[in-house]
Amino acid sequence: MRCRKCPNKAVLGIPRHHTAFCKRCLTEFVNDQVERAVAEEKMFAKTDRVLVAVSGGKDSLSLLDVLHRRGYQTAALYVDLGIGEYSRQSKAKVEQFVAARGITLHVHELKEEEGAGINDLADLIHRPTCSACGTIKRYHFNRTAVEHGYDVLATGHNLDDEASRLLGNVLHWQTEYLDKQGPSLPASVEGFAKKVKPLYRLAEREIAAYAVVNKIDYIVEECPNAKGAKMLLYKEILNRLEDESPGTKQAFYWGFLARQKAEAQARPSMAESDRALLHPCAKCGQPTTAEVCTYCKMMGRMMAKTHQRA
Ligand code: Q46
Ligand code: ZN
Repeated sequence: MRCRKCPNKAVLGIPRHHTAFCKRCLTEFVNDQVERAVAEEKMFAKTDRVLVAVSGGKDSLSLLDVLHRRGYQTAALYVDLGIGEYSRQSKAKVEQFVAARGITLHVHELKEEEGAGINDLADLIHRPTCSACGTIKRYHFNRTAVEHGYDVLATGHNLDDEASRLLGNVLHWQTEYLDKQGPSLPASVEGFAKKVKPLYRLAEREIAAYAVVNKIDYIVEECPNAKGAKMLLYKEILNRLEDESPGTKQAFYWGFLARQKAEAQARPSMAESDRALLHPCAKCGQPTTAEVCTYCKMMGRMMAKTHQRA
């Protein structure tokens, strides 16, 4: 198979674009798609300070790699969930990556700050691990971005992540989540960082190929808690559809975004009504719609349990 842009040997076929690329042209393609995402969704400019949340996996490290090489002002945030060998290895990958490039790294240690790793913490408060994890990560992503004065927080979510999340939300008619599924969420109120997903135009396998071609040393294993997760099932199903008719994922997610944009123009934005409901959490001061934010409620429950046990 030949590259469609130059005479070199192709390393990856991209059926949804009826094309195939060699190493160099694939790298160019990934860069172009990131730049298009950043420009079309008005994510950030070269003068903005961008905090990239990294897990040590291919997506977040590739995103940091692309943005750093293109001259964006980047720093990284790693939340250490305290999941044994998996966390130890992923943290080491992140540390190597940023050290080689001179990128600032913020680390948040759950075991130190929250007093337990994510598995023990979720057990203690009787919440599904991934749901507790999501709350904690979102909280610290936002908090670190705001406290250190970053203009925007970027995550490595790709087209597969967003399409499978959309499928999950639609299957359960969780319409309240749909408004938050765009690739660029503005900083709606003071204390809320702007959040962006510059990889939303790229499929997981395209980013994996980028990481391999550009010799990014990432952790290949998934988080052990991801086993059996519904999201993985949705991804598998979408991959089967994609095999049969290339472009399905893109049409599903991008089609949703186009409709959402058209609708937003026709009605007062959700951000407006959100803004009216948000105020500072009574405990930590971060924006919330309740009196105390979900994170602080979780921590409160955890403290109570620890006292009971002592
Ligand atoms: S890190 Fe956290 Fe994921 Fe691991 S515990 Fe679940 S949510 S699977 S993205
Ligand atoms: Zn709070």
